Amino acid sequence: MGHLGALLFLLGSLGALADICEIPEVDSKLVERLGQRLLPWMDWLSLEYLNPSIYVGLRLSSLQAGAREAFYLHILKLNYQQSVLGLAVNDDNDDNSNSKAKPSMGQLALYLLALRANCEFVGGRKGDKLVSQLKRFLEDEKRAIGSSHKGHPHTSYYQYGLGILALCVHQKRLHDSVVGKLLYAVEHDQHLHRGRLSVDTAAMAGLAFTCLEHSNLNRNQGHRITLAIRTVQEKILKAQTPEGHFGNVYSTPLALQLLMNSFMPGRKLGPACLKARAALLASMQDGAFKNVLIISQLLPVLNGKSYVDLISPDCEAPRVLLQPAVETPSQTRELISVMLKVPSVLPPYRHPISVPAGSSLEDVLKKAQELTGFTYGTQNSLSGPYLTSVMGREVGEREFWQLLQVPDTPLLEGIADYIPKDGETIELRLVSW
Ligand code: B12
Repeated sequence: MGHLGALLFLLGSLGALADICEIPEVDSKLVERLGQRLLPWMDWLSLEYLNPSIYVGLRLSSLQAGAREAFYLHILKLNYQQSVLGLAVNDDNDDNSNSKAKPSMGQLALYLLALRANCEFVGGRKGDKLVSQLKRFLEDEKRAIGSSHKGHPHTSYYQYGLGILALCVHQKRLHDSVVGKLLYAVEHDQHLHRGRLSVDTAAMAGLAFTCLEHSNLNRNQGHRITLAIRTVQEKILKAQTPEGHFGNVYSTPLALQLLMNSFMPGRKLGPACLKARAALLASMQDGAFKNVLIISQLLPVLNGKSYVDLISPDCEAPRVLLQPAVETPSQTRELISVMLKVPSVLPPYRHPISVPAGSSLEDVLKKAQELTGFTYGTQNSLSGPYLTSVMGREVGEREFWQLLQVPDTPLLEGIADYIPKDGETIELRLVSW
């Protein structure tokens, strides 16, 4: 090849690089620091705190937790199998005594992803029950959406996508009509999330479709599936913020799982993904990633992997053993004042609350409960404590207690992770979604 040929070849390769979404490696110390945050959670072994997403995230990352990891999967199996077999019994007599232990559709799906992350296929009598249960969940949701697509899933399109993805990585076939509901939702995106696209939901749908496409499942709908992948990719790219995040900082990991290694004819993905990587790095350095669920969605990205890789995971890939972080004891801190406000109850609630600097919003709520007659309730979830009631007002169907910074900025973190600043006013607002 002459000089000109070599130059053209180089330019061609650079051009191709610009077309593909690639995430170059990031500093391994930063990645390790994220991984260390997962370790303490792997010691919480009751069903309420078990989090299959942690296991999936770790297995798709460049890190490992040694014997702890195998033990965690063992406990996941014991708990999930037991509760799902329990579910099958409860189906007949509608006995609610075990209701706390029942995993939701999305949790069951994440458990199936965890099995695949260990290179296992669900099988046997117990495995078949898990698959049937997940299929039944999806059928119920399909019915809730309805033939005219006017209804809503009981859970969310996010969990619907997760359910399809989990069955797909296990090569389990779903009826076209089940996949069709998610296709329709993407094709008419106002159905996805409060009338506008949630990047997380779109990304999860895209991951499910990508899996179906790679696995050659639901071939009759092949063309629609390919178009839907393109639609969600375009929407995610359009949702890129000036700093580089897709949607917000916490939806960027799933968005990148979808975009990574993909190629869109006529679209240069490279620069958009490099910008997102830079934004993620800045957020990592700022300590924005505290939540274990989000960390479990981010770690695969930092290792160039996505949930779609669970179609054929590489269980032999070398991974670095994580060492527990050394805790630095916190010093005595000055007091700050946070205004807590709940206008949507009668009489409206509004009180300044004094807490040590660095306290979480949950600490503020606890203090308010202790001192001012404020009351609240939470339910544990894979993302942490979810606020379900305030001043005795429980959420109804498709309602939630939204956390806002006054006047009108929804918080990007939950009550356990958000750290209010001195003088800040936090509003809890009952809204429909
Ligand atoms: C659907 C969804 C919602 C729905 C949940 C209702 C429903 N029936 O599904 C609605 C719209 C109500 C919602 C509310 C909120 N959400 Co939301 N939500 C999601 C989404 C898209 C999927 C969650 C899911 O189904 N997971 C799968 C199942 C299997 O896991 P699960 O634990 O069983 O699911 C439950 C919890 O996730 C819980 N939940 C939903 N959001 C949040 C947020 C927090 C902080 C907690 C503790 C729990 C929680 O609802 C799920 C259904 O019961 C995620 C996206 C993601 N990347 O995870 C964002 C996500 C988890 N939510 C987020 C946020 C910030 C919130 C709010 C705090 C927003 C606000 N300012 O008020 C509130 C929660 C406030 C509260 N009351 O505590 C962030 C969390 C970021 C972080 N740092 O951890 C995410 C990642 C979205 C994002 N990119 O910003 N959410």
